[in-house]
Amino acid sequence: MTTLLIFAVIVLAFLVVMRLHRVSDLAAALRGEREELIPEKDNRTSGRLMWVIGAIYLVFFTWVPIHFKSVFLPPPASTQGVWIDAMYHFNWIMLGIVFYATNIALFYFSGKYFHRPGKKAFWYPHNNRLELLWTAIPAMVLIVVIIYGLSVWNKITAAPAPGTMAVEVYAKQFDWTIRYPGKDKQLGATDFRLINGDNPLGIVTGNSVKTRLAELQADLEKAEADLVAQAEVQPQDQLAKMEEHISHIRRQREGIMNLETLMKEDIAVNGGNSTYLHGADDQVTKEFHLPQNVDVELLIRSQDVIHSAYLPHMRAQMNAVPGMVTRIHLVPTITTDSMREVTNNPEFDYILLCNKVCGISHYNMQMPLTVEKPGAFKVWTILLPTFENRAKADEPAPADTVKTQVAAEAKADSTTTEMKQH
Ligand SMILES: [Cu+2]
Repeated sequence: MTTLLIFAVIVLAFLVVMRLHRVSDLAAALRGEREELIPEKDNRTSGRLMWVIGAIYLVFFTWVPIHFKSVFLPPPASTQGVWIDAMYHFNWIMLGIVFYATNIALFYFSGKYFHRPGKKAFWYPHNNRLELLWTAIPAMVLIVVIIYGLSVWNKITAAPAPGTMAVEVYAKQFDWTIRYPGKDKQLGATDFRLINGDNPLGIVTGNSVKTRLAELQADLEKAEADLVAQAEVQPQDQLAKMEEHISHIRRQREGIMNLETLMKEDIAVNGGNSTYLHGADDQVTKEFHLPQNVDVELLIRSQDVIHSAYLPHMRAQMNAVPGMVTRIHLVPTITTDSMREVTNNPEFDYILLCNKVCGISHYNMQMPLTVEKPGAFKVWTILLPTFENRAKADEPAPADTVKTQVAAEAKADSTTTEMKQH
């Protein structure tokens, strides 16, 4: 209510000023003064006001980033983020120089050269050298900015070294699923036709193909039984629909049988290297962890529409496009715990956000990310159930089995590291 009153007062005050101005114009006309004859004093005041407004304007734009520094992102938490920030600051410095130089000149000269009787503006229509200068300098600055940007982009999108850890980031409306490659360190093949409640990413393994075929077989039998049972009762168009449904299931089943053949052929040709043999130990999870100071490649996929995987603290973002795999590779450098100290916020968590308006719950498509020491990360991944054992993992594992498993894995790991070091 108060706001409304204040607003009304401002509007009324504005109208009053307009009216007064009009009255003074009319009075001047009655006195026989010509409208364009503005006294020098008024022009001088306008000129000085130009300086005052210019100063307020520049002070305001300097104050804003200083005042709101606390809501800016904390320091970059990945190697790639450091490159991005350096480029970003370089761009801001360039912009700042141009902004202050042009605005100071604009307000200073507007205030200085107010109209005085008997003074005429200097007619200066053309100067080739000057035009060349103000075309060439911005062009050169832009070339520098673009080349700098491209070189950073090339560094960020360069293929990672062979053997880099791959982690899948899978988007769908409206959540994220993460897949780790498991013991064999390779992500297995996927196929959208295998997606069901039990296999959200459509991982292809002998078992998942079998399960899906059995499911479709059951669907087919049920649909066929329905058709027979309802043949006498339903009208012709309903029966046609049921028949169409049956042939749809048949086509689906055929597709998966083709996939099975393809898988068998690939295994026969490539043996143990076949991508169809790497899915069983993959670990699908709704939690996102990454190890500190380890190069990771994120393989990004989408099930439905275009999403965008955005890790603001890592300064990393990449579209998730249905039908293709996009990639980001980065080295997280600051653990979640250290970042909590840096930001002085014990609640701090890195976050994976969707940065493409992808539908009604887009705002809520997010997932926390934990960056931890490689040892802790290793223990965490060992405890994740594998794709093949996910059903068993629903039952709580006896505590000592888990402990022995972790110990065995950790031991195996330290032996391999030792071997590498020798
Ligand atoms: Cu999304």
